[in-house]
Amino acid sequence: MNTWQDKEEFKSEFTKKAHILWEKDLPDLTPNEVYQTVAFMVRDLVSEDWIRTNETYAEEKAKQVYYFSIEFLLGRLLDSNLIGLGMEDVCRAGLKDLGWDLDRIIPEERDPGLGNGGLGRLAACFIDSLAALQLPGHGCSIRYQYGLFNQRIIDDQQVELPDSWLADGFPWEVKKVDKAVNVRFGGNAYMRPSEDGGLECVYEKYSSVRAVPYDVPIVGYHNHTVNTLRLWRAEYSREDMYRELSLGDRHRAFHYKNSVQLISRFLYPEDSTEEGRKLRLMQEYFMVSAGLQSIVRYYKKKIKESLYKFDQYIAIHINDTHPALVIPELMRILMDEEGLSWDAAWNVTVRTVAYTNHTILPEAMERWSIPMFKSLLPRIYLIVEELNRRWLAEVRKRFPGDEDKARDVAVLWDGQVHMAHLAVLGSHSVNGVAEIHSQILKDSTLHQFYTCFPSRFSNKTNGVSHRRWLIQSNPQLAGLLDDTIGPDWRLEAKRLIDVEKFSKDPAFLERLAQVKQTRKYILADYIQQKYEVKVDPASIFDIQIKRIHLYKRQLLNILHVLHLYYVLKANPRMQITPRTFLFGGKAAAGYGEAKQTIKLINVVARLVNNDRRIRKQMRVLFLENYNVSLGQLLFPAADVSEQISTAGKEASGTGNMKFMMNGAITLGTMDGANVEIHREVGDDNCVIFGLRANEVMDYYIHGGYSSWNMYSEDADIRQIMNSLVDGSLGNGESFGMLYDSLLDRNDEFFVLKDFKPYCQAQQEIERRYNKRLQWLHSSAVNIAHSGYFSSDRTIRQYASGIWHLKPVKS
Ligand code: GPV
Repeated sequence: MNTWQDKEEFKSEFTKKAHILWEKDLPDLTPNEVYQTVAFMVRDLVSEDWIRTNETYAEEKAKQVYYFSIEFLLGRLLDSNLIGLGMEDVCRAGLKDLGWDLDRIIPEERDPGLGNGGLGRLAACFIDSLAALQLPGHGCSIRYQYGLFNQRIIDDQQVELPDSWLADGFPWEVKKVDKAVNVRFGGNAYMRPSEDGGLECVYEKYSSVRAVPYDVPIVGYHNHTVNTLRLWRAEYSREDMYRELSLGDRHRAFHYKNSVQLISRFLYPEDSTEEGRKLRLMQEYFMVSAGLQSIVRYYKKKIKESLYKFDQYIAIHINDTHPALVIPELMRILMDEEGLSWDAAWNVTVRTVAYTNHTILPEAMERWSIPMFKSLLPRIYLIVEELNRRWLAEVRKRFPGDEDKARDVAVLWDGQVHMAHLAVLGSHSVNGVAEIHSQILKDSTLHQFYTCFPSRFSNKTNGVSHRRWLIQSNPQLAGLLDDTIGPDWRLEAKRLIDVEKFSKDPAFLERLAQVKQTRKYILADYIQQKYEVKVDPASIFDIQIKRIHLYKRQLLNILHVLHLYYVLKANPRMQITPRTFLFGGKAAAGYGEAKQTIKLINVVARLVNNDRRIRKQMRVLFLENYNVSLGQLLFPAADVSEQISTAGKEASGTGNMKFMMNGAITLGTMDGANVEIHREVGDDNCVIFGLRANEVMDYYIHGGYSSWNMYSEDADIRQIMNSLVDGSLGNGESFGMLYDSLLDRNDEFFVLKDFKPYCQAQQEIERRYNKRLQWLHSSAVNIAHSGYFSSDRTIRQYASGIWHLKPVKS
């Protein structure tokens, strides 16, 4: 069975399943039990296609890609799987007959918290697109027991609570005990002469960790393809445990057990900044080694071709550098276990691996201290040392005396392993995630590598799944689009361009306005229920949701809010178009400035919202625990999309695309994919402000910017800056860390420099919003052009330009 014929069949299957699972009468089921019952039913539906998809790939020996990522930020799966199977309506009708509302059951599912932000959500969109396009591609990651923390706001401040998302079970996973592999850490590795006159590696006194895979089905869209996300969990090996115990050392035995279990316990709460932590390095190698061993095992068992042809059947993609150890690990397997020579193994490795870079922030570039790396991964270190030696010899031969070049391309330098350099050297393809970002990689960050391997570099602008971010999140808009241009856009997002023909049609625009209004009511209801705060659905919904980071400049946004408050206070007769400023996002637990930014937003929110006169014109709210599910409520309700990072800093951004797809107008800098959004819709349909990336770069190189000057020359800036430290925001609150970053540290991200241009851009937004038909036209143009930002387009580019994959019908 892989469909329910009708709601009657659904109801009878449901009754059977619930009885088996809960041994209860239907009326006694809790909503969570109803959720789990339906989830298990959906898994049953999927399993046949899942098996068949795998069989087809093996039989046809189709080339497959494995997308390695330290994060997959999936979001809830029940709704997306029902939509993929085309079973949502049957399920809804069946549940209704039984007395439940599907929309109340769906929120019972916990978000799997297997990611931090954009990088992890991109990986989730990518595997969604792979399955939708019937491309043979799978995800590989870690089954963290605790996801990113749950965020609470207490006394205006972020508090981090553990996210034990697995506590009630995860119905979508299948544990595959028979597919477990061992991963080795520590010990000694050295080379010695082998019998055949060459060298061989001895690796001894290591300790072993058992890696057990948990597979999650990734369901295609109405096409019977079901790919796999394989999540690895670390377990202690009972043998090793008993051996230690039999040696009489209980202490060591328990230490071993605990240290092993730690490997897959926590997702690191980092986003674009890295703390060099040994456990993180263990996680990275654990995922890479387990994933590669299972791929090679599959290759030998099912593909049965020579390992010299590995890259004809297998592509491996690394999502940033966290999985870059696939390069030395594949070398190790090919040489130590399969007997290939160095040169043969290197050829295969480079042709197999491709790398995407997601940041140019220097502090976010992964580097590991050599002593730590060497003691944890002695065999891998020998390989890295050798590939670095060979590479630098080649560079010094090609560019004699150019030590600057050697430094810029070295894998080992200054006592550190430079992961981005390892990734570029060991891949046949390197790409950035938006045009401007890919250009910066070539011009500066990886310039020396670019001169060595120009043909390796390309751009693949990010995209988002229009299935999750439009079909699933905004059924009201999806329905209107069906009525207007027909349903083809569901299968082919480019067809959204047909909306452009209606972008001046008053009847269509009226319905578009109604959809937006409905979504604003839905969000307002949610806010009312959850926070007991009233927001006015007639006001402009202005939203900034993303991780909190100085470079993303939530500060610029909240300082403008504060400024607007002062202006309204000083001009009692002044009228503005009512506005609701919404913020959401998590700050890394150890990132002081980001946490203080959250506090500032909450303090300003109280100041504004408690003022009887001002709050009729503006409201400010920080929504706690921003995650995928909350995003699905926020993007559809937005009028204004805040994309205000310092130009040159945001590699791409993907929230910008989700807003656009839902008809919000971008208020942004010329950064990341905003540049391409601007090109798609033009000046009339987005509002661009602020320094350009080259201007920012010039200031960094030549100086010439003084935030103190901005402060002394502008009374408005002085007023808001002083309020950060003079206690006037209420309760004597002070924000010294933010004040210092803006003045003492000369405002690294040009918040004060861009402040006035941002204020003007905000006025421009208000002007445009008040020309109602024109605003709606802009909204329609944005939707029409959002098809380009579907991850289906992105994945097609990866598939043809990098992986050389073809679709396979299951
Ligand atoms: I590196 N990104 C992220 O979320 N976490 C990381 O560790 C790194 C990058 C983000 C970038 O900041 C975004 O600009 C980008 O849109 C996203 O990755 C996906 O490419």
